[in-house]
Amino acid sequence: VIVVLSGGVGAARLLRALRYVVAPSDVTAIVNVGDDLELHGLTICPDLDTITYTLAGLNNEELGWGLTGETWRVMDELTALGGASWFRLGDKDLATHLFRTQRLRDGATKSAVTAEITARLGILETLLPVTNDHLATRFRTEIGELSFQEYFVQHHHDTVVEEILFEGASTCQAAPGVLAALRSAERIVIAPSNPLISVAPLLQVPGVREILVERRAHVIAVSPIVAGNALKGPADRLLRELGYDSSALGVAAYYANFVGTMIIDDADAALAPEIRAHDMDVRVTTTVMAERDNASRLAKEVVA
Ligand code: FO1
Repeated sequence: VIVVLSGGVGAARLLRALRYVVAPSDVTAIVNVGDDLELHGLTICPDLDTITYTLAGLNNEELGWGLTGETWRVMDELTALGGASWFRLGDKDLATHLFRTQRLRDGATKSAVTAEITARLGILETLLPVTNDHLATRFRTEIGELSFQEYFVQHHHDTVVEEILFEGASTCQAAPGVLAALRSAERIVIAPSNPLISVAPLLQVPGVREILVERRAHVIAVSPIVAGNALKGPADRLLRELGYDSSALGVAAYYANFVGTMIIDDADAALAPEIRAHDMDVRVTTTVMAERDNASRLAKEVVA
């Protein structure tokens, strides 16, 4: 069984690529919930939904989030009423948030609701939110403290970050199945997600980092930085702002205590010797999954 520590888009693409090489029922994704938010009385889980929609073949490839064939009539009415419209919820996407919110109100856990939604959409991979407790990524910035989505969407991740905070980290518990999956996995994969804001919240959950450290030889990470740049989002900028090298080497240094193997892009092949100096194995391949051939080649490297 393969466990994938997952953020949003990069993880969703890797999980989809893994279908070329392993049975989906042998794959478990442990998913970040630090981006989750409450808005209009609804509980919204962007990373869980991005992965769910991608694996169901329903994701909006243009936007990178939300559903394909989306319409925005509710948002238009909400905007006319003067409601919060900076975080856009499509008409179809809203059904997911309505369903989840009602089920949570009925007393179901986030894990249970996730299992219900993925089963309904015919997804055979197991998706586990890392915790069912409150865990929220927040930012101390030059303009004050911001929630994840205020920083990411409202401010277009274009304000200087001084510190990243994980509210609830000390009191949350891993969701059912999370620690057991990490203990028993043949391979633990860290998806090409933002190390500081997508992977770091997972590591905050008591038990997760400890198991990774113990099982370092089985942990493989795909660099989300290629030739110094993030494929998507602010990973490169955040690494620099928080004092890390914005490169596959910087990611390797950040992961060195709990990752035994790094997969880096062909463009970064020259960094391999310095990464090996962190006592890591290095595999070099095309990590950009835009084309089918590249995605399946990367998936093969991940499970090799
Ligand atoms: N990203 C945006 O840039 N603008 C939005 O209005 C927006 C809405 C949204 C609604 C549901 C959802 O699941 C994701 C949404 N995202 C939006 C993406 C999201 O903010 C981030 O990309 C992730 O949280 C980072 O992984």
